[in-house]
Amino acid sequence: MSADIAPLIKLDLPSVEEFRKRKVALISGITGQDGSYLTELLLSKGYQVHGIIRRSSSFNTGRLHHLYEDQHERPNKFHLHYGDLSDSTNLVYILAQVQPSEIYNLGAQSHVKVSFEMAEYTADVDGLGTLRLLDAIRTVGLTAHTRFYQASTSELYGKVVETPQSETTPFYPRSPYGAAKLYAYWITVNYREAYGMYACNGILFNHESPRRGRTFVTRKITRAVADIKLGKQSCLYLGNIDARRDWGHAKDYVEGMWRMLQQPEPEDFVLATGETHPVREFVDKAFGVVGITIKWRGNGTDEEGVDAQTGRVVVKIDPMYFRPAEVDLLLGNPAKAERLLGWKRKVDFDSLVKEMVESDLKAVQSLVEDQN
Ligand code: NDP
Ligand code: GDR
Repeated sequence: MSADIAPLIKLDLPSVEEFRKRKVALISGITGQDGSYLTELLLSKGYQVHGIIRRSSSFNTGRLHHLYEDQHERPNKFHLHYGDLSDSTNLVYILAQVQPSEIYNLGAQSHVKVSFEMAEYTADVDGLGTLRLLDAIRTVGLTAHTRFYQASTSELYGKVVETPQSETTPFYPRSPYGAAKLYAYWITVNYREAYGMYACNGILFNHESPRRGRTFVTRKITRAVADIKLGKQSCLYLGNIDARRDWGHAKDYVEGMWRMLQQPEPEDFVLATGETHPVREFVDKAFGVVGITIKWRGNGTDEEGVDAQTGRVVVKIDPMYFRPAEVDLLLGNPAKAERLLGWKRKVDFDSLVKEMVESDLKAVQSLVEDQN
């Protein structure tokens, strides 16, 4: 291992091998889509899971509710700590207390469009937040003991340089979010090289699920399809429907994150499906699940999607959702992860769309019933 500073806080630690056997994970961003699936996975593997949650005036642990209820079955296995990636002292304190054998840094302002409006905040949390967590590991002397996963992203590729995009494709971010994540990517590589930390970047392409936040395009679409089908909404407004994404299921991707931290040596990996689809196709398939066929007419901002049976316009373009700079095409090559991690996505595109629409139909249906 490379030379490092003496830790500021001296913990009484067992050997690295003994330390890892404890299976204690710390997740930043545990309340998010991926955090909730990863928690389920790690608990099923016998980990003690600790999560960092932000203080919020409204309820922000909805995705973890079922795990809290299970607490009685698994005492002392699941703990939440108040914290924030903008607060170094707090991170040091949590690390000293928890002494995790694995850290998954999933916390982020993760919305690309919002990052254009909150560029400095996004840089602070997504970029410097990663540095703060890495430095907290050093501060408490866990450099050799704790393995670190960084939630890197296909947004690093941004402008198309080559396809499919792999671990060797040059980066060209197209948003403040992408630029902040670029810093986080490199600081993770740097701490691995400088201090011999076991630190990995998972360069993950878009992954979705019924737990996806409702302002991301897939979930926005599936919720609107359910609302339109059940008469709660008349039209879905979207931005660039020609953008293409490589969409997988979040459940498959958290499995890949865990595998990255179980290797003999730390490396960076792409997780992707190897397929790309335009937003427009997601719309077609999602409406298809509820028996509505979409016919497209018009061009550019005047384009609209019509219900072929009723002639009703159910999709319109609103330039409000366009981005100052767009990522037009993402298509990942997961060959390295397949080869070295034995990872492969299980859920295909059609099944993903179907699962999300059916889940939203159920949710809207139960709202309708509550109102009646
Ligand atoms: P979400 O937006 O669903 O979750 C983000 C999480 O980060 C939430 O728990 C949120 O807390 C937390 N968070 C936000 N700001 C802070 C902060 N200042 N300090 C601590 N925590 C904070 O994202 P996903 O689960 O979809 O993604 C997980 C990670 O993976 C993110 O880093 C994202 O950028 C990255 N990623 C995601 C991909 C995807 O397709 N989903 C693809 C590639 C990378 P709260 O609930 O309180 O808002
Ligand atoms: P993305 O996801 O930017 O790829 O980032 P998002 O679902 O927001 O956008 C995907 C594409 O759809 C287009 N689009 C719209 N997007 C949104 N949100 N709302 C709309 O109404 C709309 N209409 C069209 C977008 O322009 C874009 O091209 C996600 C996040 O999870 C990041 O955190 C993660 O790093 C990347 O995926 C990989």
